[in-house]
Amino acid sequence: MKLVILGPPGSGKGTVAGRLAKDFHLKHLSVGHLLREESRKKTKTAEEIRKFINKGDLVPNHISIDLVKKHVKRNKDYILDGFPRALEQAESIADLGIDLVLYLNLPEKDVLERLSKRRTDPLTGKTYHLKFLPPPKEIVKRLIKRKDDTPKAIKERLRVFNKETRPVLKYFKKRGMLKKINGTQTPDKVYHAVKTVVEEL
Ligand code: G5P
Ligand code: MG
Repeated sequence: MKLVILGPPGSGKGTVAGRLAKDFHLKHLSVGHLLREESRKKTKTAEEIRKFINKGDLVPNHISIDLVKKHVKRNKDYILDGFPRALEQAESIADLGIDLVLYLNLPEKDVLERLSKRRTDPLTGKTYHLKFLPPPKEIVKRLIKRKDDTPKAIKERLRVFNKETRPVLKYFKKRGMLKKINGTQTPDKVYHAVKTVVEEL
């Protein structure tokens, strides 16, 4: 099974993809996560990636496309989280045989609350929300915020989503591959809705 999950910043892509990966034995390929890992290396490309991510802009297509190509080759069943986000990226994976594109819909007014209260555990990589998905008390002190979760970068990420990624949603809708999910509910309810769709598949 080959899935794609898209949605605005903070819509729950990573949260849903993590659970799907576990339940359906898929490799979770979060392109944001892979790029953040690349950006920690001591190379010129890493420096370039950091610059784009911290501003909230898309990393140049040739970098994300090459990275995705490398990872999809190594896996048969996967969920691509946050890719493709631009039409050129969508065209680059036209021959992969994607089964379904999940679109988590979340209104802009909810995005800031989702991201300003998001915390990540650097030890396990798990993501929490101080209100919607509270972390266990004993680990609260070690949790960190993402560098691009500043109001300025969030605004830019939203702008980029509307300009670059909405046309990708249209592209998949036209091909009958898009399934829209209401992302405003509790994490369990959203996951239940997604799981039902994937089970039907
Ligand atoms: P990322 O890392 O892909 P974004 O902005 O697309 O970044 P982000 O921030 O990772 O998306 P998400 O994964 O959609 O958000 O959401 P999440 O982390 O699971 O959940 C957000 C919060 O809400 C958490 O606190 C969570 O606990 C809570 N939550 C989750 N689900 C629910 C729910 O159902 N209900 C409720 N109530 N709460 C919930 O990309 C980062 C950067 O990398 C580069 C770009 O620079 C990008 O800005 N990049 C690319 N560049 C070029 N091309 C690509 N394809 C690129 N992909 C990434
Ligand atoms: Mg994510």
